[in-house]
Amino acid sequence: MNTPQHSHFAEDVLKGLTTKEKHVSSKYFYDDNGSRIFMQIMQMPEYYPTACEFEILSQQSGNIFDTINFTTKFNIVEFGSGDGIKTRQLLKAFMDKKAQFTYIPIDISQEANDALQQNMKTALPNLDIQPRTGDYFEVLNELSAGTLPNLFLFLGGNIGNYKKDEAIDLLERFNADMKKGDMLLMGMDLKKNPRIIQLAYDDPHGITRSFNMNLLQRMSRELEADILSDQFDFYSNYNPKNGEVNSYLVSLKKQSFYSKVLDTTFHLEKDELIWTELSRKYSFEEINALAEATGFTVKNNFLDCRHYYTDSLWV
Ligand code: AVI
Repeated sequence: MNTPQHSHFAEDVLKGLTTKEKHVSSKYFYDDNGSRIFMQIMQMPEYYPTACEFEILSQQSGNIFDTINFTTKFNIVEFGSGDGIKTRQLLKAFMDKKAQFTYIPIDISQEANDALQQNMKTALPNLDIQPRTGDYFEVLNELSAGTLPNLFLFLGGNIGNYKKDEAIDLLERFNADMKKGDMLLMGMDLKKNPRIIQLAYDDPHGITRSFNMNLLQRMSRELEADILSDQFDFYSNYNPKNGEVNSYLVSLKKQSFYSKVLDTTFHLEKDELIWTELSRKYSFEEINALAEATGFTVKNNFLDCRHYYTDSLWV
């Protein structure tokens, strides 16, 4: 008998919704609609990380360049570059300093890379940009074999979306593929007044709610599932003790739905949770410990004026 070939999404939903603690990863938030909703999140006043990182890169990139102190030509390699508006601030400041570099954004989507290249070329016509489409580590491996020093960018606080062991694993892999002298600039959200964090992840406009509910719409569409979205709620909670924001979909009644693609019926109890996202917040001690555990040293933390967020420079 032939076993059907399913997408990663289908496989992960099957696994995640048939275990005791149900889970669908936040990496599946970002279909076309989800990416649009995320843009709206980044524009909300409650979601401070974007504004903080924009401020840091607008005001301190000259300082970042002086701290990096690369004296030869180098590469700026960005993992998961998005729309590039924040990165553009850094690139512009580096160009103003007459730095000689090639900007290499890496994205799995060719379309995202094309759009980014177009935008960057319009804003910074003299920028040497060489986008790469594909897996982070394939590109990383290739670059570490070259002679030029690299500054790696992992911005936006994305590291906070990885579980602790996964974050360690990812950073160890980065480290293994970096050569002596290469540096990593990583956006990390800091622990702060819990109300500020809570509001950023449970906003009064309901945008973060739609961001999570979109997962149900994606499942309905791509897995051909008869999910009734209005039978679910969204719940998000920040725990200042462990620095974790955890987000969930909540089943409002005992219910079942059937996916044609997976040929499976899924069952949910009333009030049962589907965990969707972890968003970790860090103290400086935790940042140092994470760097140390993965073979790095923290060279400097570049903070916004409210000290909500850091772009942490690691060697
Ligand atoms: C992409 N990532 C860093 C965002 C975060 O803050 O964890 C995703 C997000 N989830 C809800 N709001 C924003």
